[in-house]
Amino acid sequence: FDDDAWWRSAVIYQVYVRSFADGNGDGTGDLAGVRARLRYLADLGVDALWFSPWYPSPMADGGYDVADYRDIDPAYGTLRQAEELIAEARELGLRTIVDIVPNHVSDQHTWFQAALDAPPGSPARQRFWFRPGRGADGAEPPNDWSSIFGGSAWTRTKNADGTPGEWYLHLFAPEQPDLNWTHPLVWHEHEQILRFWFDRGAAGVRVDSAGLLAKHADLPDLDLDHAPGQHVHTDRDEVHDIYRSWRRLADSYPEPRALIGEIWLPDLERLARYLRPGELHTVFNFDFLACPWEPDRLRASIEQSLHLHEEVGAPATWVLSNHDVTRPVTRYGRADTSFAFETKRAGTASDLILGKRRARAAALLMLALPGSAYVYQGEELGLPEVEDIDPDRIQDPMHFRSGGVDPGRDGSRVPVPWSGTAPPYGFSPDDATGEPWLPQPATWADLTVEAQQADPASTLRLYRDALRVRKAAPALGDGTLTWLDTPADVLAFRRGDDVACVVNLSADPVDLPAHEEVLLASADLEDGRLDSDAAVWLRLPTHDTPE
Ligand code: TEU
Repeated sequence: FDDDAWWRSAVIYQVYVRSFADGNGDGTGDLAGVRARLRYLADLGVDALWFSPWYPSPMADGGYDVADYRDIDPAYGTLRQAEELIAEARELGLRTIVDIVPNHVSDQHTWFQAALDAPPGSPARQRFWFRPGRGADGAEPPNDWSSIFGGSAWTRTKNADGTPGEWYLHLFAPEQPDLNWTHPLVWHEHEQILRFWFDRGAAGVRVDSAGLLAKHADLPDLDLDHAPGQHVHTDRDEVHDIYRSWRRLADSYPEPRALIGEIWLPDLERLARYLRPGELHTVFNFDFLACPWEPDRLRASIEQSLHLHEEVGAPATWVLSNHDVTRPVTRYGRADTSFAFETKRAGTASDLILGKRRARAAALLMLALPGSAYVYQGEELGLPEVEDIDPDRIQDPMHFRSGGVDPGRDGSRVPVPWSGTAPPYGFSPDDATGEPWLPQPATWADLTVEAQQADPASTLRLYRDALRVRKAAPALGDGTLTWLDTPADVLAFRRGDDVACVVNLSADPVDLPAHEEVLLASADLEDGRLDSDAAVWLRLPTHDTPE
């Protein structure tokens, strides 16, 4: 594939800026910290960096509440620094993906502040979803929608004289009012925002909550019997118009820009519709992420994804983790591995040993599949979920909106350990004035980048080797896959003529197919056999006549 289609096979590394590296010693990650670690990222062997929102934000949702889409949060640095970072990364071969949040803005955004100051029915309010309440004195929300973080999706405003006023819609936290995408100014504004970042060298955007933008114009109560594409706020047919227009914009650049959708849809056929020609380039494959560590389920998920993507002509993507879900080492160590999104507490030390074995095998599986893949910062270090954060330190609104029932997502957002044997593990410089914004466990000395770089058996070295082999083997990356005949509970497939990936999900060691070379293994091979919960990449003998 030509360079313009880099996104078809790219490995994209997610930088959660707040927790990646702290350059100025205030305990919060920043752009100076990222810049100082660019060499690490280039050496890791990824192709692109996706930065979670770095814009000015009151941080009611870790930056997914954006106050100004055309600047950088002062805690992270300056716009100038971001421009330099994009350019410098590119010189090291790393493209930049910017996170765009089009469904909602921060309640501190000038548009929403103007809307609050303006009377009901005014143009300033029409860019959002303001409605009078139901019931006596409008004391009930306008409809029965729930916020994804818990509670009602509506919050009541106050009139200028202090009396209760209209309600506004927020599918997430009250600090994240939803935009009205039927409004031409909303549409226009986002095209300008895309241009702003594309003009500064961004190679693409990740589109946050991309399936939620269109709402039923009447804002009726939920109706579970709706026709396809007619849900009141999720995956509505009209939302595709937005991405068709964005695709034209992205394609108008000499080096076309990639559009990556974040869309949580259990129905993969509906998901594939976003990848039709002229729409998004790729979408995150959350079906794979959420798939339990079970051979039949994994194989079915992989097959269905490949099938649907091939039909629509887009590459599949593979993702094991991000800043919203439980870390794989913790998740795969549980007896029931199907709970990707709920942190079940009390993982034991032996759970983590099992989880780590499986997470390593899952990494080799993911990186051998056709298409592009994502690595979330710390995944390459095998960081576990931090399940015992002091409730006083938790910041995730999901925790508070659930009344403290949901532990929230901060356990996957703990600052990265770089070096040394105690917090802040080099996350902040030695003369730091602030503590890391979330506490790091005292037990992470063996998980630092420094420690893992020195250990050939580390998860960091496994990721680095896998990315190097993947780059060197033309058969890996985009293309097709051929399943190999294997014993039950073993997944094995060939890529191209001569590379195979074998994952043993059975309880016993298995023999490997005939091979010329072991390219990489997630665990030591015992007498040439692949242990339970391990994966291997093999170079197969090439035949003159292909099978
Ligand atoms: O997530 C979208 C989304 O639907 C998530 O809330 C998801 O359901 C949940 O996190 C699963 O645990 C995106 C961002 O990735 C997330 O961090 C933001 O909180 C959310 O949008 C709002 O912008």
